[in-house]
Amino acid sequence: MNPLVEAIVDMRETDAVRMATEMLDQGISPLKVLDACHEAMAAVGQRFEEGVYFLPELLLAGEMLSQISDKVKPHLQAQASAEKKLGRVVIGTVKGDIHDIGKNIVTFLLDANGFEVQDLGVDVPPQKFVEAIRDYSPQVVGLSGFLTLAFDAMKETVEAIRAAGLRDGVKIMIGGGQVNEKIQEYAGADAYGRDAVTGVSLAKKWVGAK
Ligand code: B12
Repeated sequence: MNPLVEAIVDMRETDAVRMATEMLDQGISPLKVLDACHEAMAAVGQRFEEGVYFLPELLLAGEMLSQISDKVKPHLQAQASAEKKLGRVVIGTVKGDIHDIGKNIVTFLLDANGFEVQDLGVDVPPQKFVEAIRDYSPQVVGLSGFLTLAFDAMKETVEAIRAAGLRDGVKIMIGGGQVNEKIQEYAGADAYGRDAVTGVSLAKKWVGAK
């Protein structure tokens, strides 16, 4: 196992943050660091499911990820171009779900790639997405969710956007832990992104950027 993955999974907070910082300082791609985090979080989630870890471990894992994300962020921004914005994205974690680490990474990466991103936060009701679309006229909407109950909230959100007559004006991408193509179909979204890099590629494609 990659030492960073091992440190996160073993709940060695100081080691994990130090290792991530060292990797970034050595010029290792910030995306590689995020990949290791993804692998570690999957293992932590697995242990939680097996009853080996409990809520305090999930909280600590979340805390480690937030700290590592904060270290990764300036490295992603360093890659950003100073050109004019490619387009606008409204993003949020859907109603009932408060997981935001994955969404925050997508937000950083969109921002770093030249998008203007309006992040609505967590536990966002469908109507708030509708209002944000009216206020910011984004080309792209991103829905994040890590709980199974988020699938219905995603569907409700897409329906609310449709009911408000705004569906044809936006492309909707969804993502988060257990989301996949089936959920995309269920929710009526345009695409599913397995990670932040895919989210950026989708958004670029939709605004006609390379
Ligand atoms: C950390 C964590 C928490 C932290 C969250 C902290 C935070 N600020 O986000 C805390 C402790 C608060 C938490 C709480 C809970 N959690 Co939790 N949590 C996790 C854990 C371990 C990691 C999630 C995470 O942050 N991963 C790291 C990121 C980086 O993940 P990632 O997938 O790589 O992210 C990428 C993609 O998903 C994608 N992406 C994400 N969003 C989007 C959006 C778009 C548009 C696109 C294109 C892409 C995209 O891009 C990201 C970056 O590349 C997961 C386990 C897991 N395997 O996911 C459980 C997990 C999600 N939690 C779970 C549960 C059950 C809970 C609780 C209900 C526990 C409880 N009993 O209270 C509560 C829920 C509270 C609520 N209402 O939301 C379950 C969900 C099970 C289910 N079937 O619904 C999981 C799967 C654990 C498990 N195996 O049982 N949790």
